[in-house]
Amino acid sequence: NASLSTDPEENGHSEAVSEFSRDVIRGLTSPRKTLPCKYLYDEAGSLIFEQICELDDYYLTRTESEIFSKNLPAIAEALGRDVTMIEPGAGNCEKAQPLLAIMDTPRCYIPIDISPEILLAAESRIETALPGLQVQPVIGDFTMPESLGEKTAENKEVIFFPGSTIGNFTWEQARTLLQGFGSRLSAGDGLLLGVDLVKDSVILERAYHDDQHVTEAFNKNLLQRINRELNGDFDLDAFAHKAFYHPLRQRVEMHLVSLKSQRVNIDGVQIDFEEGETIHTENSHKYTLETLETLLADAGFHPQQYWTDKNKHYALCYADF
Ligand code: AVI
Repeated sequence: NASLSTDPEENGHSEAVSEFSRDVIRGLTSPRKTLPCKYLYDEAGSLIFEQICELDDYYLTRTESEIFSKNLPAIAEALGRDVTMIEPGAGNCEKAQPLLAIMDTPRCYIPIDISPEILLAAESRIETALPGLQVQPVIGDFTMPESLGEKTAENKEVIFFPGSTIGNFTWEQARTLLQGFGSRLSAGDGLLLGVDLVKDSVILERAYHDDQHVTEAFNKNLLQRINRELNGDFDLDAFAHKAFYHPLRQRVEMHLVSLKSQRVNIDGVQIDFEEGETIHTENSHKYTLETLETLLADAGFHPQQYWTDKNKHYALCYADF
């Protein structure tokens, strides 16, 4: 194959493109059209997501960081001393750093992320700020349990999973993910988890349907990405952003609604839309302390402590394994 590069990075890239293409075609040819939410985060999407985190309407990021700053010493105490902290999907590691700085002699920090650039920049920043802490970045997809590796030392380990990322997994996926986390741990290890709580649907819907249309841009960027990377011809103006709270499923669902009957071509495949038909692009599950406890128990974790904000909009939970 003359077009196959000998550069492994380029082949990795084309593998990623064909996985993207396969997932997109599969999702858009199924009876209820869907697209996996992980594809929202290309470079453009990640930048738009950073803007979402700054929005007044999007209370999640702000509330979680308030809970951290108010309770940092108590959280550090719950984690204990001589701990190895593992952070799946760590990104720029900005949430872990203040915690590592205040913990009693943390032994090692293992951030896991698919983006090597962001991870390696964070590694050198943390090593400079916290000399003596071993940082062992892992480049990988944290939804694959093997990316967590195996425990090699006897000291306590804590998995740090903030940001309400667990909310973007269905109940079954979340249980499987947490069980995967548990496969690295032994009795007495722990999990520090950030979850968004069930609340008034007006507040929830505003967070995912902001006045400034940033979430709309985030959602529609997925169509733009398909146009860019898979030679698609989506007309972005012919789709509308829709986000609503589903009280029975206790989740905000994000969709793109076709505003007319239309045909879209992607990679030579024709996809037909009826007027009003939607592409389901994301779920964001909201928990109560009870549903959270059930999820944790199903994966072998026992909640020890919760920290919340004054409105009880968001919670951090420390659980033992
Ligand atoms: C990353 N994740 C926790 C966000 C959430 O709230 O579910 C993603 C997001 N989607 C729309 N706005 C934010």
